[in-house]
Amino acid sequence: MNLRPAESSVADEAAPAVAVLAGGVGAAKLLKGMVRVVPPARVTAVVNTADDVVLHGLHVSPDLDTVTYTLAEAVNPETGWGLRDETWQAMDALDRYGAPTWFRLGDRDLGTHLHRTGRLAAGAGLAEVTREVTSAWDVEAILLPMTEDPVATMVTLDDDTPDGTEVGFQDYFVGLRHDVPIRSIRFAGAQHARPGPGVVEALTDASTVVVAPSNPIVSIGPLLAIPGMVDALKARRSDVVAVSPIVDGTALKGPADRMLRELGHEPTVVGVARLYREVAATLVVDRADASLVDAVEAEGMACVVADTVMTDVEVAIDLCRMLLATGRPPSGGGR
Ligand code: FO1
Repeated sequence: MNLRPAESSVADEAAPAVAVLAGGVGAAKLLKGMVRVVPPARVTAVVNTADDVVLHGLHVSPDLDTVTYTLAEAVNPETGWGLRDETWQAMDALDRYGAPTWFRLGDRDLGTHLHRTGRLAAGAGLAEVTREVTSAWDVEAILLPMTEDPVATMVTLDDDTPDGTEVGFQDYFVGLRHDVPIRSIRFAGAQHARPGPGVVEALTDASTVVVAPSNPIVSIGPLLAIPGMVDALKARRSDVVAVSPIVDGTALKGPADRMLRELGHEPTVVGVARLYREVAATLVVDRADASLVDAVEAEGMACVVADTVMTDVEVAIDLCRMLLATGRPPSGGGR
């Protein structure tokens, strides 16, 4: 079931278009609210693909799938990724063969990876396959991969080797449970990647561009590393609103606070402002960070305080209403 206020209608075409820069779980929660506030077909999520990984010969796109399953009300509510009511027989079978099973792919989820891998091998682009997947899940929002070119987040661990050992993102995030110090991050391939089909147009045409409360380094960072993305956002800076994923110095999910610290950034909303001020005019921070509003504004961003911890869809809806009001030009105009 796709959560939406009403069936799409011709009037929807006049509704403002919204673009959301998205990683995984945090972005998915925000998007669930956004499609209740704006007709879903007017919501475009530009989704990180630098976490993508090939396992057992299958192309897995965790962030695209997390957003799809969440909007389809099919996500596993305990983990925030994967499908609810999953079974794990394929993993048990792989275990029997001694194959690696540290990255858990449920039986139903495997269907998505089988379809994606087969279609990519047959020559379809990732954007086209993503349309097929979202359509099959009755998701009306538009999900665009940030690029169709190969981009991979690589993490250099701060271990006792002279240069640090470099591992793929999922090896760090899942394999090592992001429980080891890191020295640096790079987005392999990003410098030669092009924005995916429709991405620049979505950013240009939206009345508001929202940066979801995703990890600024490894979820939003890859999007910004693709040539042309920063320029497209800078051209719209006054309409770009970012939501801080750091609340009271802590990441709500995942290692964003720790990564910020280890990579030399301040693990607070002020550190987030320094990462986004070039591309976004406004930073939304949680009430817990109200005392840091002046410090954020000193970094050159307007700062708005709101409830950002999306414990349920109602909080997400209120947050999205506020984001759209914030991103709307004072004249009441818009695209
Ligand atoms: N995260 C885990 O912590 N452990 C897993 O075994 C795991 C499997 C998995 C399978 C499919 C999928 O779409 C996501 C999965 N994730 C898993 C989540 C994923 O590693 C991360 O949440 C994202 O890459 C970060 O946004």
